[in-house]
Formats: sequence, C-alpha cells, structure tokens
Amino acid sequence: MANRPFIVGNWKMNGTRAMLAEARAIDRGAARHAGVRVAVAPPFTLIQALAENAETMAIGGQDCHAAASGAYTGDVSAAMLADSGASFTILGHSERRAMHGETDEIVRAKAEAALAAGLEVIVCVGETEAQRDAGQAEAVVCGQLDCSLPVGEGVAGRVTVAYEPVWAIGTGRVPSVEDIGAIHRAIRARLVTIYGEDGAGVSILYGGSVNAANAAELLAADEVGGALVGGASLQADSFLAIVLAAG
Ligand code: G2H
Repeated sequence: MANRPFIVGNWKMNGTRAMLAEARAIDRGAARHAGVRVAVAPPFTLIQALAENAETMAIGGQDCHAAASGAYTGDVSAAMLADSGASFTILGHSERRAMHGETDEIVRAKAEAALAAGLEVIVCVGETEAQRDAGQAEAVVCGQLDCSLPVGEGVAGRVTVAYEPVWAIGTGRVPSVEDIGAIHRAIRARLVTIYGEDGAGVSILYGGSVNAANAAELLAADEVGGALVGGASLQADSFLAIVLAAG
C-alpha cells in the first residue's frame, strides 16, 4: 500500500511558547486531512509542549547527538527527544552539514542512535548550486545516501529521505518539476540498491522554498512523497494550504 503523503514543518530556530496557538491550529487542520501525514519539528525547547497538546500531528526533533549521554554541552540525545514526546528526528539538514561540520558518517551515527531510541528518521540530502552546475547533483546525492543512511534489517520502514537542493533552501528558487522528478527517480533507484525491495516503500520528500502557491506542482513531480517545509510552516494558514495540496 502506498504511503500517505508526508508533510513536515521544520521550524528551524524559530518559535517560543507564543507559537503554541499556531501549533494547535496546525494540529486541528491535520485532523481534517486524515489522508495526509502531518508533522512539525519545532526547536528542542517546544517539543514537549507541542507533543503534549498534539492529537493528530507528529512532533519531532531537528537533530540529535550520536551518543546516548555524556559530556556534550549543549547537545541533546535521541533518548531525550523520545522522552520529550518526539517520534522522529530530522538529521543531516544542509544547515547542520554546512554550519556544524556534519559529515555523512556523523549523520549515519546519529541516525543509528535515533533508531535505537525508537525514533523514525528523516535524512536530508542535496547538492550545492556549484555541484548542480557541474552536472554532479545526482552523484552527490547518491553518495550522501550511500554514506548517511542507516542500514540493517527492518530499518527502511523507519527512514524517510528529504531531497533539499541547498540552493533552493530559503531562497524562493525551486528546481523545475522535471529536474525534481529526475533526481527523485535516481534517489528511488539508489534506495532499492541500498535496501532491496524495502527501498521501494521509503518516502522521498522534496524540500526547499515549498509554499502554498507552488506546493501542488512540486508535490505532483515523480516520486515526490511529500514535503519538508521551512518558512511556510511557521504560519498555520500557509502550512495547512500545503497539507491541502498534498491530500
Ligand atoms: C529547507 C526548508 C525546510 P525552506 O531547509 O527544511 O526550508 O522551506 O524555508 O526553504
């Protein structure tokens, strides 16, 4: 059976308790669109409050540490996320790869830790503009999949991939539907190489400047199973318009 479309809001470093009303509105909207799986990844500080109030949407983290506990000032473990009410975490977002030096190997270690803590993982991949201009987008993305994704028996069912071209993030620029379809097909093929037939069931999200106006077109591209949404997930109205477009 095909997966429900999966729409995930990545609030990044935005949101205080003043956003709880917005979160409740998103949750109520999610209940009206049962054909779409809706999730929000707020900052760590809001996970517990959102999780305690959410009836329909899933709540997740934006990162976790690979270690279970220890002297890692400022970091949060996967078990802490789960304890706060998270059911998944985003990993390997390009902002973490670029600003925090996260390598594919680090992303994989975090993913293994998250799975061990009972979380699902959304692993992000994507090429820079220079890599795309050099014709390397597919090779870069497939290399990231090879080295970032957790592997093992039964793992594929708890993994989602988010394809986010770095040059489309927060810029208002998006690839053509044809380009999105082409790279999503390449990702699908690689997932089948990595996971065997289970790779056919892994959801592949598109992310990068998704908004209420472009969502329907982007979500209709080949092999796009949903969206990872940044800026447009901060207002319930715009986020729910994307959920509606997915349903
Ligand atoms: C890409 C995306 C969410 P935005 O980072 O992960 O953000 O929709 O603001 O481009």
